[in-house]
Amino acid sequence: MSYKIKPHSASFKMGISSPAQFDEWLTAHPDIIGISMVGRSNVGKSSIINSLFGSKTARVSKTPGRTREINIFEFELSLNGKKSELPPFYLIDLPGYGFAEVSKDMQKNWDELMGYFFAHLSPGMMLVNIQDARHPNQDADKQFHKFLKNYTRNAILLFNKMDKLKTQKERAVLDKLKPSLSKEYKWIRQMYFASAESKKGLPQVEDAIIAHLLEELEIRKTDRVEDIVD
Ligand SMILES: Nc1nc2c(ncn2[C@@H]2O[C@H](COP(=O)(O)OP(=O)(O)OP(=O)(O)O)[C@@H](O)[C@H]2O)c(=O)[nH]1
Ligand SMILES: [Mg+2]
Repeated sequence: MSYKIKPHSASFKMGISSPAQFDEWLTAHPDIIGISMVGRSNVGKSSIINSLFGSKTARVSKTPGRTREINIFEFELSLNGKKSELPPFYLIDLPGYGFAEVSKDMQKNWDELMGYFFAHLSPGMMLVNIQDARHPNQDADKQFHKFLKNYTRNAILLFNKMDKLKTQKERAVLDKLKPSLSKEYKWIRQMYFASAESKKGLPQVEDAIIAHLLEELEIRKTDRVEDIVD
């Protein structure tokens, strides 16, 4: 049995810009299963989404900091190329963090919105933290992981733009960082190295996403049996 992300099945549902709006949405959608993407501005979150879910799912921008809202999509998995019986899953594109030119007000908005988001989101949502392979673990990334400490959750780390690492030396810098990063970011399950442009490394990321979705569905099933026994 082979599940895949059903190409072009992701449909945009809603853009959210305030905790109150998110609260309302969550009340109508409790216990969701899916993934959310987060990273510094311009690391290629939207590009990764388009490569995984089908082009034109998310807006790719030349100007950093374009995604300011929480963008919610629904998507499906296919089974052996056919429609699967599984329920729809959720994909959330989060506003980028650490945009250097961002005003104090915008930073405050991000803190409030994301604080609310992570505090209330279903544990069935895996976090995909995207970083730029050329500039890994920047101050903004460190700050984000510090912020995340308050909200332990299932997460993976994805280094994008690997196509831009041309020399062995550049790749070695990233390799060298791996052990210390796994120690520093304890909640990171796995690290992936990919390129939205060349699509290299993305099948592994897709497998990780699917494994997470199926695992969460299994957890729901066991919970239901326990409910009945109780
Ligand atoms: N070479 C290369 N360029 C990429 C890759 N992924 C994204 N880019 C480029 O990086 C720029 C930013 O990409 P986006 O996908 O808009 O980045 P984002 O993280 O969604 O940015 P914001 O929404 O503004 O925070 C665009 O010019 C992309 O074409 C990649 O894997 N390789
Ligand atoms: Mg974006």
